[in-house]
Amino acid sequence: MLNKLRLWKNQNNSSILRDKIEEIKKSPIPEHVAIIMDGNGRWAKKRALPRIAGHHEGMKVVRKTTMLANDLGIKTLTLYAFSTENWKRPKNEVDYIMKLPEEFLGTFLPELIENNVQVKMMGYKNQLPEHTLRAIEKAMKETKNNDGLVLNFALNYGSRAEIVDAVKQVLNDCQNGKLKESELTEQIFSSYLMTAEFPDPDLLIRTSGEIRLSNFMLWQLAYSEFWFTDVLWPDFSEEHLLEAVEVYQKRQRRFGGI
Ligand code: V0D
Repeated sequence: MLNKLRLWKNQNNSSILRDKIEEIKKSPIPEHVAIIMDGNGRWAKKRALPRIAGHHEGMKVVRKTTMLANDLGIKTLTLYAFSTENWKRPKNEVDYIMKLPEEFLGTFLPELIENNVQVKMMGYKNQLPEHTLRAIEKAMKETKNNDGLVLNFALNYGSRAEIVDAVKQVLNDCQNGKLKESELTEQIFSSYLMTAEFPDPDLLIRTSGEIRLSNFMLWQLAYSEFWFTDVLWPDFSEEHLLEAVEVYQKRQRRFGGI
């Protein structure tokens, strides 16, 4: 409750949002929500700003989205922050993006701790700059005993590479006798993926009008509900997340009945 007051104060539409949140919380909330945060560059271009301005604005939206997800009782929020393909972007843009975790955590880590959020990361750590990894690992360490929302950043993540690596580990475990081929099930295979500790996402959100997965959680999204919007990530607001969850709840009601 306190959290909510802090969240919504200074907003003239706060009571409307608060009422809406309470209404939505009466129906089942998706446990795991995954978001492809697309459209930062386009947002900047529309304003004749450099692309990095869009990424910076997008970072602020990560904070708002995290706080609302926590308030709604979502258990895991996975955010696609950087793909294995994103290295192809101009060097200055990549360099800037790699500073965002430090800036984000430098500003918001105390707030995340206060709100019992656990920070996690999935992706290939080796290629990340040391300064980026250091900031994230510090945040993971300082929040590891929290038991509220898991804020999972997909960073230098690619789903096909993740699956191929899982297959290699399975083969390795078969060779060294830890696993028998006949024992391999979908569930066991899942435990070799980077998402081993999380349930599959119930809801996938993608912003910016692209209707594709772009190598994101291909295995894990097999049964998820998808919600796409033309809204660019920096323009994504509390109302949009609430709408996505409402749509999810309506679909659940339709397919849940006999
Ligand atoms: C840029 C929109 C927060 C997507 C959001 C390095 C593109 C802003 C983080 C972050 C990025 C990551 C880990 C962490 C804390 C914060 C972030 C990247 C990009 C890729 F522990 N925003 N953000 N990371 N953008």
